[in-house]
Amino acid sequence: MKKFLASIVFSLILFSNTTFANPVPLRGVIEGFYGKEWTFEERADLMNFCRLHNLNAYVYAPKDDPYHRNKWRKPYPSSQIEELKKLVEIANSNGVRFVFAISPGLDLNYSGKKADEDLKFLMRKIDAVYNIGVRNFAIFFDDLKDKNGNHREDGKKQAEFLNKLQDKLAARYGDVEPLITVPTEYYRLDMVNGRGKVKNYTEDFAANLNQNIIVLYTGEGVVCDGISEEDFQAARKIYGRDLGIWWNYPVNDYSLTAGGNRNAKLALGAIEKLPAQNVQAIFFNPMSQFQLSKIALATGADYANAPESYDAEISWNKNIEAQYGRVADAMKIFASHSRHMENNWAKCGPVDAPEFEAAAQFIISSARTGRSYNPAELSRMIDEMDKAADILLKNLTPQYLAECKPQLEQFKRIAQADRLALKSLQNKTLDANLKPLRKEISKYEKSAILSEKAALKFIDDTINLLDVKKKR
Ligand code: LOG
Repeated sequence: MKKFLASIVFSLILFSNTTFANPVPLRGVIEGFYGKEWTFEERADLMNFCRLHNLNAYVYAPKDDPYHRNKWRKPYPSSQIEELKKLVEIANSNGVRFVFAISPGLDLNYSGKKADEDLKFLMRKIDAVYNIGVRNFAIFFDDLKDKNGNHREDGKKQAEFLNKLQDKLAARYGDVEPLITVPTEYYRLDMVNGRGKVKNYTEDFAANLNQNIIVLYTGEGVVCDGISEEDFQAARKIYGRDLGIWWNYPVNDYSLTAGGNRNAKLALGAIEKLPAQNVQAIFFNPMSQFQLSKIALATGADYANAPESYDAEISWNKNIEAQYGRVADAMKIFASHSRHMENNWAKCGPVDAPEFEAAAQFIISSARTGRSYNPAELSRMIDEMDKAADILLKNLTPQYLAECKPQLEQFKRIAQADRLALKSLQNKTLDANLKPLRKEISKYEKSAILSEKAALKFIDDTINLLDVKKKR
């Protein structure tokens, strides 16, 4: 008996060791999206959020800050330096490393006199932020391809440039952390050619880069459906070193319809499908919609703090409850219809409203084949959607509402159209109001997209099935 108890205690200890898995050493948020930057207040709020969720780094890399990319040589105007200084102080007091990033790749010179000058420009820029307390720096070389998807970067020259900068920083300052970088070929499928051979650029970059410099990559693609342990292993093998991840969720800067804005779909799902081991750093690239990014970011923090025991679903529910209090149930319903990001080159995030999709598909196929079905479950879900939209429109604070009003209103329209669709199926005739409402929904898709394969699809499937005019 004693032995038996001892073995139980022993396995409990073992088990608890695996549940308290090692956190990813460097974990946080990278403000690295295109489009409207976060405000000072939002960034300050993020530092507090990071402390609460045990995230220890924030990377400042907004693509549309001209001084970060297009005009990287230019020093910040003093008013902006003042603001950055305050932010760095807030970051420090929250235990968050402020990583200052520059993306000089658009026109950086790598050789000759011009290269020396450029290194000076870069040092001048870095000195200015060092003087306001920054000790972590990043140099990014992403998105340097032309229209045809080609780039002219030389991996060896880039690596040597970074090594030189790293040495210079170490010589000038004793207390600067190793550089962080993103190569020009920053997703795995871009690092190899059609036959799986590592391309020259990546081979040269990896072979020449100082081992201390942290390399981030985005997975198999730019925005991809997770990174499996094997995918990760394959990328690490190419680089012959540990790697960090620049994770493109919940970023939605690519979510645009023709003529629309770039943030039409909100990514409100959990972080999922990331490797449990050997991740050197993880940075989540968020949405321009700051408050609404916090659902995914909080789940990302749970992942980064215990990758081996992370459960996306549990984390998602827990964090929505913590963030939304008495409107959490309504938020869960809305968010479940707005999690999956997909277009012809991107795919990431949990499937939208899988229960709705399954119930709707069953009803559509039943109606098509003349089988009987029970509409109660779908009908209940539609009512819930409608109610959730009302609750959120009424109760969210102005700050939150400003980030999702078009999507909530669209959600309500979709719920109403779903109801008309279900009614049409039961009556076996298209309700006269359904097509006009679908047109209305299309009109708003420039600024609000959600549930494309679930609640929205149910409307279209119904119209396709019952529209007699279309069939003729
Ligand atoms: C950019 C990033 C952008 C993201 C999603 C990286 C390394 N760079 O395609 O700034 O927010 O995709 O659109 C990117 O991901 N390039």
